[in-house]
Amino acid sequence: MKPISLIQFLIEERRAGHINNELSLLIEVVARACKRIAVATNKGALGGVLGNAGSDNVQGEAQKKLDVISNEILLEANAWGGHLAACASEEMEDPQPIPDMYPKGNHLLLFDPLDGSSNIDVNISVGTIFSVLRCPDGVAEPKIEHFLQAGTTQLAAGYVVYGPATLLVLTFGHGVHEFTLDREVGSFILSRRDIRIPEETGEFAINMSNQRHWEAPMQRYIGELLAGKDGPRGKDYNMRWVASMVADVHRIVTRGGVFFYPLDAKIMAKGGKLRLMYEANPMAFIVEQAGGAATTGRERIMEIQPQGLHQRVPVFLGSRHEVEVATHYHQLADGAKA
Ligand code: FDP
Repeated sequence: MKPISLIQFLIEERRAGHINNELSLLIEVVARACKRIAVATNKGALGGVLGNAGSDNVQGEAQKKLDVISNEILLEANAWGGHLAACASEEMEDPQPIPDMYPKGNHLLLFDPLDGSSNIDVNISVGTIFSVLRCPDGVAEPKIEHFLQAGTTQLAAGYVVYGPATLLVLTFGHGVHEFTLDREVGSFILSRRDIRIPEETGEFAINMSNQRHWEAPMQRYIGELLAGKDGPRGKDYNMRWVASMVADVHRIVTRGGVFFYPLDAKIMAKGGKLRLMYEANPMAFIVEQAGGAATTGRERIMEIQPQGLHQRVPVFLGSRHEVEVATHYHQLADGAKA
């Protein structure tokens, strides 16, 4: 079969009425920016891009040089295209307006420019996550409040993994598709169409070092997985934890599995570890579109009404059956408390 490039795929999606020209251009620009980030990450030490930038982001986390570089690449690429009303990023407290010299469009773009960046210095996969929303009608200068839309309103979501291969995984709400970067040609080529996540799995991902801080239902659920064949679940489970959310989610999108970043006593006051608007929502959209499930352990992630641009939430996502069991245990525990 003749290979299909991302550009051809976007034309097909326009013809099918799934996206308009502006959204198609937006995705082309994001993909082009991610190719530049891939080049920077691939150079590693030779590009002088490893190590800390010497600054903190809005959440008080040390920024890596590549966090800053990736953020700038995405901002610069998206400013002039005419498809955006504003951008928001993990690395910036407030949304970035489109400079007056460029035309504006009707979309809002949110991104985590380099997820898993604590892995960058040790040459483990990292990634970019993005989410696209519609700018509310009549809003010329979008503010934070205009970004605070539930995940169910997302028009598009995707991530790029910078690993042994650079991959783009994308949804417009009509299935999930994967593109592999052909480095020689410089194009993303469709490598999997209509990805499905198996409903059942024997593989889970969680940072086990937080175990003693988890809530009781999480202790119960993981305790049962660890008990394996001898426990109530009656089968052995295997654990995988990359600690780059993009890489962990990509494994699930490829062969199934379940990922948890639950609440624990250390992060209770913050509401969770991962960010709703540019991590949890886009990943939830992708996982649901592939037939999986995504909750906070209590509610569907995409139905949360956001309260802040950098809001954090617990994340349970992946193979439907396991997400349902873990969520059920939390709901049972909450019911017993009430
Ligand atoms: P990072 O801080 O390195 O960017 O989104 C944040 C994230 O990585 C996820 O990619 C990853 O799953 C998680 O944090 C790992 O955090 P801990 O090591 O604190 O568990």
